[in-house]
Amino acid sequence: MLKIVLLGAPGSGKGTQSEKLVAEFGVPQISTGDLLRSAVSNQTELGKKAKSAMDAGELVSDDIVVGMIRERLAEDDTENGFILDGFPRSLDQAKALDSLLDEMNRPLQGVVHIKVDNEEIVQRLMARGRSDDNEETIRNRLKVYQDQTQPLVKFYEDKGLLTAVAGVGEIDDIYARIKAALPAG
Ligand code: B4P
Repeated sequence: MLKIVLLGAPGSGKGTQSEKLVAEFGVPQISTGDLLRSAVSNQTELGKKAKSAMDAGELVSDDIVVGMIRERLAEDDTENGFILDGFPRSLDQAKALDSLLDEMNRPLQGVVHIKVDNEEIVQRLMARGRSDDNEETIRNRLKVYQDQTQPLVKFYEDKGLLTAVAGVGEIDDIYARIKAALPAG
């Protein structure tokens, strides 16, 4: 059973580390970024609404993202847990997640904050080269992170749920730190 959030700036390695957790713990990774990109490429109504925000490095509206998470958490494969990657990204999203998990009687076990400095992030994302990985959009994503997502550090600290790990170095070394930071049970 693992019910956690991976918190971190864009490019901090949330997706990379989630894949390793999925392989070891057998619980699904729920990435709002992946869900949104799939909606965009399938040209669904939701995808059409999300595209311009994503291209600009802004957050997609809470209504859309929270609705997506509600549906995804209702699927059977989340019974033994989940890794939330890229959600929540704002205080309103975090509060919505709390109510959702309360309703389902599945409290969050912990939040792992992967810390990486901005210059390293810009370098990593420029090297990845996804369509939203150009310098202007990356700088905006970092600003949005600072303004809207960073407050979640205190929010989860106050609940006693947060552990920070250094996100720079070899991927396997970071993974070992994350495993050491996982909540018991
Ligand atoms: P995401 O898909 O979440 O994009 P991200 O934060 O850039 O990805 P991630 O952090 O997982 O990247 P990773 O470190 O794995 O979001 C994209 C957009 O979707 C957002 O801008 C927003 O518009 C929208 N969105 C998503 N969720 C939302 C929400 N909840 N609310 C509103 N809008 C939302 O990888 C980065 C690169 O670093 C990779 O190339 C990887 O190989 C490399 N890397 C990883 N670890 C490394 C290491 N240790 N050393 C060197 N390189 C490393």
